[in-house]
Order: sequence, then C-alpha cells, then structure tokens
Amino acid sequence: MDGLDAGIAEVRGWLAAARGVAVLTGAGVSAESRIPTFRTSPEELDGFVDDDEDGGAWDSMKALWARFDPATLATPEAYRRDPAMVSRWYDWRRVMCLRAEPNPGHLALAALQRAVEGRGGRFGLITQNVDGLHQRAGSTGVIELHGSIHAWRGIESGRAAAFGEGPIGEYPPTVPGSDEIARPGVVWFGEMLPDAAVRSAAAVTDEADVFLTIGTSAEVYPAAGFIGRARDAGAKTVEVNPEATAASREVDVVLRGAGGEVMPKLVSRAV
Ligand code: BV8
Repeated sequence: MDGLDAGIAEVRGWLAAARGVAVLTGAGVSAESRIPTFRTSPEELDGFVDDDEDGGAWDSMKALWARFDPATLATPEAYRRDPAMVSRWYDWRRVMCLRAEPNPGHLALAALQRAVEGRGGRFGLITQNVDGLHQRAGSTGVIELHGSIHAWRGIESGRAAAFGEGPIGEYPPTVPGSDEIARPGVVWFGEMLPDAAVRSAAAVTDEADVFLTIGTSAEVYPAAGFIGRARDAGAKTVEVNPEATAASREVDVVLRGAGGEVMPKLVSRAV
C-alpha cells in the first residue's frame, strides 16, 4: 500500500468514528468540473472552456485573465473603476458555473454528509467557492463564506436581481425593472465576510473531530484560518490537494491527490 492509500485508510477510520465532521473547500474541488481556479494560468485556460461555447466571449475573457490577476478583479475598486468589464467577467464565470456539472469530489462530500448525519453525527461544509456546485451535488446547509456568483443584487438597495441561464448581455447589468446597477453577490477582497456564515463556520469547526481541507491554497483569510482553528480545537486535520499549500505543514495527514480521485475513496461504502 503506497503512502496515499495508507493515508486514505487512516482517514477513513477517523471518519467512521467521528461524531462531528467539518470540511473547508476551495476552488480546487471545482477544477475537475472545468471551472478554472484563481491560480489557473492563461495557458491552462484552454483546457477549461471550449471556444465555440462562448462565441467569442471566451477570447475576450481569456485576454482578461491573462492581463489581470483574478484577485485584482475581485475587488470593489475594480468594480467602481470599470463596472462594465468586471460585470462581464463575472457574468462569463456565472454562465460557466451554470454549464458545469458537479464532479465525483462534490458528490462524495454529499455522500459523506448523508453518512455522518445518518448515524446522528454533525456535518458542516464550509466553502470559499461561489459556483453553487456543492448544492447541486446534494450537499445541504452549505456555508458560503464568499457568497454566490448566482446571487446578484442592486448596489444601493441590495434588492435581489435574478438573471437567466445565458449571458445577461447588458454590462453593468441593472436590477430587472429598474435602472439600478447590480453587482455579483460575492465577497470581494477588502470586504467583510457575512457574519452569519463566519459564525456557522466557527461553530461546525469547533465541533469537529475531523476537519478536511480540500482544494484550497489556504492563502485567503479569514477562510484559511479555520484550519488552524480546527487543529486548536482538537480536531484531526486532513488536507486533500495535488500540491503543497500554506497549510500542508500544519495538518495531521496530507492526502496528495485530486479531490475527485481521493474523496470517493475516502467515502466509498459510506463510512
Ligand atoms: C476580509 C469571491 C476584513 C470573489 C474571494 C488576514 C485576516 C483577514 C483578512 C486578510 C488577512 N490577510 C489579508 C487579508 C485580506 C484578504 C486576503 O486574504 N488576502 C490574501 C490574498 C492574502 N482577505 C479579504 O479581503 C477577505 N475580507 O478579511 O475583510 C478585512 C479587509 C481588509 C483588510 C483586512 C481585513 C475577503 C476574501 C474573499 C475574497 N473573495 N472569492 C470571486 O470568486 O471572484 S477569494 C477567491 O480566491 C476564492 O473564493 C478563494 O477563496 C480564493 C482562491 O483561493 P482557493 O479557493 O484556495 O483557490 P486557489 O486558486 O488559490 O487554489 C486552488 C487550489 O486547488 C490549489 O491549492 C490547487 O493545488 C488545488 N487544486 C487544483 N486542482 C485540484 C486541487 N485540489 C483538489 N483537487 C483538484 N483537482
């Protein structure tokens, strides 16, 4: 049995005995659903979205990705500076998320929740992702620390603005029935995280016997801080990631592999 298999066997034992399980996910769990992460390079982008699907929007967005570090677009300043460009970028991502499908990693996490809760345990899924794929995979009570790319709202009134499955087509978009500019319901860099989400994340973390961190570089705070919080609360901590991260040295076990490959092995024959 190689190191990864041995690690999976050990963590499976922990999960089977756990009363409380908490999970923190990042963009890496959606990479296998062909949604680029913030670290996906422009060269890698071609593998993520087919050109013809986007009828040319793809090229302009790819140029945007090449020209700007996504983190510099994910700010209130960028939206104030160029609402048309930034809202087009978010709408392109929104449509990409709608077209994406949950992958085996998402599905395994939903199965893990059913297994833990089915035996009376407590389960919490904390995500940094804004794509909604955990919910579409069947996870419930998902804690969206960074909001949702599907929940646009008026920049003054906060009124919800619902858009269809295709590109909005007007940038910046307005709240339907009004001329109020709408913004994506995500948390930008420099913005506070939703209080309720942070409190829920802290609660499930403090109750966890096992804390899994999957597909995150563990570099964005305060989200990444939940890994150390879990460890300090006495949880066994596990990282699932094909690459080393800022948290690799602080967790108990590193499962060096893709979420879509490792998670089904962790959860097969429901723990
Ligand atoms: C805030 C929504 C108060 C938008 C995002 C200390 C404390 C508090 C704040 C800070 C602090 N230090 C710095 C800050 C400020 C800042 C921050 O953390 N900056 C970083 C760059 C250092 N934090 C904030 O501004 C937060 N607000 O704290 O308010 C405040 C304000 C100002 C100053 C102080 C305090 C708000 C942060 C939220 C930003 N919004 N998303 C959008 O999506 O457009 S963040 C966004 O980027 C994502 O949500 C995600 O969180 C982050 C990217 O991180 P990851 O998800 O980890 O993805 P990444 O691309 O980095 O890595 C992918 C990983 O997947 C890799 O490890 C890769 O190996 C792995 N992978 C790849 N394939 C697979 C895989 N894993 C598994 N399987 C695979 N197949």
